[in-house]
Amino acid sequence: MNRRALSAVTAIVLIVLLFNGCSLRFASMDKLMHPPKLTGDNYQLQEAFEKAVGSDVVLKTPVKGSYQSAFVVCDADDDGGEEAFVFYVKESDASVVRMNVLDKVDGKWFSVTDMKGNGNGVYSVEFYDLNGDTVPEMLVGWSLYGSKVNRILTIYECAAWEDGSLGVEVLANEYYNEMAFVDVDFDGSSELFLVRFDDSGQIPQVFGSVYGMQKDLVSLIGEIKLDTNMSSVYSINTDFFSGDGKSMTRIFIDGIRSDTMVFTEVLTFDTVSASLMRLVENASQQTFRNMRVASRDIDGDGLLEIPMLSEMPGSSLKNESELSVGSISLVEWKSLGLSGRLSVRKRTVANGSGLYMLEIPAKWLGSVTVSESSVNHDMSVMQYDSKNAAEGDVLFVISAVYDRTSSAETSDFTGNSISLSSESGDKYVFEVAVTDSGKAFGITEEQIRELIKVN
Ligand SMILES: [Ca+2]
Ligand SMILES: [Ca+2]
Ligand SMILES: [Ca+2]
Ligand SMILES: [Ca+2]
Repeated sequence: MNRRALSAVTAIVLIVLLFNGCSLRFASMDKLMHPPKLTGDNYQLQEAFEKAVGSDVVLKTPVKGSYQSAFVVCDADDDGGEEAFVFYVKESDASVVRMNVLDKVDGKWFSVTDMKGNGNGVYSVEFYDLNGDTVPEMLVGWSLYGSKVNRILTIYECAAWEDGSLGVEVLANEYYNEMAFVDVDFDGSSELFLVRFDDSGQIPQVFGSVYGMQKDLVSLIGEIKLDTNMSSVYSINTDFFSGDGKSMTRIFIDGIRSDTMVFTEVLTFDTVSASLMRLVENASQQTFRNMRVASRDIDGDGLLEIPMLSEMPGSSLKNESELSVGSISLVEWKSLGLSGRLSVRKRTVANGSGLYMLEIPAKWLGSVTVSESSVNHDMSVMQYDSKNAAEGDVLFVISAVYDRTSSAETSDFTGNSISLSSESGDKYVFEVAVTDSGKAFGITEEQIRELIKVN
């Protein structure tokens, strides 16, 4: 039989706001609710809001997501004009967050309606078209007093009433901890994926659920029990896997087990049986790591890898007196094959500054080790004699700095700097010093640039 290599023509499905008609220009407005007053359009919005609710209010800012301002401005009914949603509590009753909805008619803001929310804080606000009618639905996550894990997600629809005025309707309320938009049946339109914790019974349970939306109806289309070792969600990422005649959207749920421990459940939606299925059995055992690292596409092939910890032989974390106070973990990034097999794609060591990872090429294993300063997190890569467990010459040193002015001490080396940007656009400058031994080993700055992965 002609065995064909898996061809993974894939694309990571980014969990981002696809609807881009909304604005973030009120990001700094929360702190400005009281004098000095804002000017122009923002001022008029603020005035209309205060006129509607009074001034004895405390604004509530979403803690996460695309809109981290108490004033969310968006064309929520897709009529070409903006609407505004303002989250606040009344000073006399801080236990319930309220949402004031304002519309702009003939260039002037006025309050249309005022609604009670479902919690005492706002966790996130997202706009996303779930039923494919091009009008975004509004999804508000409400934090619940006394529950760190469970929140309530309310799905709202904004539409014009017959008289043309703006109406806001609640379509669904669901308990959840984290959510993601995932096209589980890859028809081009995303479904809603929620992870929910249920501690109402004797044994706490965790569920992964997929909701679809047709017209105004939000319905559960698949649910699976997740590993009960999960105490909250660290992150959710998805990819699209295709190979050997099979295609699937995969959902990687990095779950927190206890303070620092993380493991990854991987799910897919089987379109034939219309049910969620688990791709890694015994995930809390198999993918457990004592480090908060999320699954990510480490090698840029469009497929996610799960990080797992192993030991970096000979590695050390050194204190100010150059004494070893611990070792450094080697992170093995494992891809998940069709059969459920996990295989190493790349190896990295994480820098204690949390800024970056350094890739360890396979051919270095056994002959190179790493030490890091616990003081300034400078990372030294050195030769290593694994037979005698002995450190050799330093090959190169990386010190990360935010800008060129605060360069680290590299006086012993002929240092040079490399500028790299993270996915979120943060700029880092790395001072890189390759020693003569490093040059003899064949190390170049260009190579180091390739090996640094900015977090
Ligand atoms: Ca509108
Ligand atoms: Ca819609
Ligand atoms: Ca879909
Ligand atoms: Ca990958």
